[in-house]
Amino acid sequence: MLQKIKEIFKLASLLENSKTFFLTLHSMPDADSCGSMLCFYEFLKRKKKDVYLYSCDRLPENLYVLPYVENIKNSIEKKDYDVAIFFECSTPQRSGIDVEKFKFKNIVNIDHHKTAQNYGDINIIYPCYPSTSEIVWHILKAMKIDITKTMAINLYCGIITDTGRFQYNQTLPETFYVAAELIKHKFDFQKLNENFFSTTTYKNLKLLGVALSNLRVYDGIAIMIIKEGDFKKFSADFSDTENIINYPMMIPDVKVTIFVKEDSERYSFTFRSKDNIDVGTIALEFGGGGHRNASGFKISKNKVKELEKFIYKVERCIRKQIKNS
Ligand SMILES: [Mn+2]
Repeated sequence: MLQKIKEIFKLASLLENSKTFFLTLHSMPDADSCGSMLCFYEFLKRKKKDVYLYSCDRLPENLYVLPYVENIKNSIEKKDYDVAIFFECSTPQRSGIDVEKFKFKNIVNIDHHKTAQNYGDINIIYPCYPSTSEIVWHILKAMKIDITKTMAINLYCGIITDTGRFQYNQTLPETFYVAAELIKHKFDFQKLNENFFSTTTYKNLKLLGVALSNLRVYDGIAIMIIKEGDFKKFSADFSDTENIINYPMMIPDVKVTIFVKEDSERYSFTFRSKDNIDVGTIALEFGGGGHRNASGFKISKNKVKELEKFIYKVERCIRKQIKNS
């Protein structure tokens, strides 16, 4: 945190000397961006500031446990503010707003992504931190702000979700320290963990059943398919398939999972891989994208004559990739 201490002091005086604030986060918001923003919201409200919270997308159901979440708006009222704070937006456009049409006297940019750009008047960007919530904790501490129980809940939710409950390898020794400080506020963290990690829907479980019942594994590659008819049967769509792809990865021998979903127009292919097997480039070859270990692409059904043959083609590319890694 010390490298940015100047930025934090600049931020403290900016917050002190400004009245109106516009806070926003990236499209398809998650608990980290949302928790960070709501924590800031509470602290600014306590300072009697005028704060507008904006999200371009509707929030996923599981974010409704976050304190003050009901204050987030999906529409924009006025367009001039003393300060705009962007949470986890690598560019301002990631928030879904057209910045050109706004009058912001100052822009603050808080993020932990490697892709973050320095577009703010104040940029507090730390790619080494596993969550923005952890950065916000350090900012507030540096500014000697008291953290309330509700602020602690917001930050805790951001930390556990972005670190996968302290499992991902970006988790720092001090992440545990920050979490320990937060849970001193005696909130029900078991309930919050259940909300984010052990809650699902009926449709999701039924689709999981379909996917697992046709799961095949050949020599390190797992394949699962959910057909259009199965989605229809449960009045479900692609958004009901969250987390299903991770199940085959629990098999120690499985190195890559291919998950195929069908709707009336397209096939969606999603990949997961272990270690240094790069499925990002495979997705790219087929016109999609993503990361090294998680990626995907979509293809129009009229470009695929026979699904099984097409899957076999994708599988062959992945086999090559496994050999080379
Ligand atoms: Mn994050």
